[in-house]
Amino acid sequence: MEEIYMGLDELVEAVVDGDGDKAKTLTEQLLDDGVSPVDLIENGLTKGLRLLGEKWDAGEVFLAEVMLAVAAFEEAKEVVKPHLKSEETGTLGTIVIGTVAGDIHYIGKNIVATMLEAAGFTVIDIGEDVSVENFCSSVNSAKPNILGMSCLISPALHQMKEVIDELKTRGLRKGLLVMVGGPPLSSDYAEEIGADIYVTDAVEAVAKAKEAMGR
Ligand code: B12
Repeated sequence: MEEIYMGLDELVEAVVDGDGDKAKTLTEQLLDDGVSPVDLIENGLTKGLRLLGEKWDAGEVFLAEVMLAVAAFEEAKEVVKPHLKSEETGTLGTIVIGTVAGDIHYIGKNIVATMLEAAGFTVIDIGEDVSVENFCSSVNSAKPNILGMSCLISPALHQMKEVIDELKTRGLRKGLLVMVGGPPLSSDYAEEIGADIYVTDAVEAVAKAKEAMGR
């Protein structure tokens, strides 16, 4: 057991160091050792990025290091992905997910999308810097059970309310659950703008989405 935790710590380190080859090899090893794919994503890969985020905030790393870590994360995530497959593939409901206009951060959104898909949802990822118009037209055409919106930068936060208001204006809000996430949010803010579900991480996103679908 201790060895597994050490392995996860090493994986966190490999992501922070932006060492894609090491992150991939360690991920394969840990999967072979029986570590669950969800554990690998949450307590290995995502933990690495969070740690890097803290270093970035403290001015301890450069942009190039951030980009290397993101690349290492993505490479290792591809190794985990096939192991995440659920038996309920696509049957739990449909989710449209995107990052709001003015915001190009996609890592957190992608993790949430991957985990929801793995849990058995059909996920339609409409990307980042998504306009109010695109959110609304995607909801109109895909008729999802849940709309997920991500935001990492405070100046773009108001976009979430604009999407929710426009959905109401177009008669698309009824029967749709709106789930929001991202570090500048709070549960109070989510409530204030009229969102239904607020979560802080991908594991919680899966739990709450399942709960909302009565599963
Ligand atoms: C990586 C990064 C970048 C990368 C982005 C790569 C990419 N395309 O995604 C690059 C270098 C390009 C970048 C650019 C910028 N960034 Co930046 N970036 C970060 C950094 C270091 C990490 C973010 C990250 O990926 N975290 C890891 C993921 C896994 O965590 P997460 O996003 O929180 O996601 C989890 C949860 O929040 C939740 N979640 C997230 N979304 C959703 C959605 C749903 C539906 C649900 C249910 C859950 C959920 O689940 C996720 C998984 O557990 C943060 C620092 C930090 N401390 O976070 C700054 C940070 C977010 N960036 C910041 C800024 C300001 C910028 C820039 C404006 C910088 C600039 N001056 O140019 C630009 C953005 C330009 C734009 N228009 O968007 C600020 C935002 C401050 C603020 N509150 O406004 C931060 C906080 C850094 C800082 N302290 O200044 N950035």
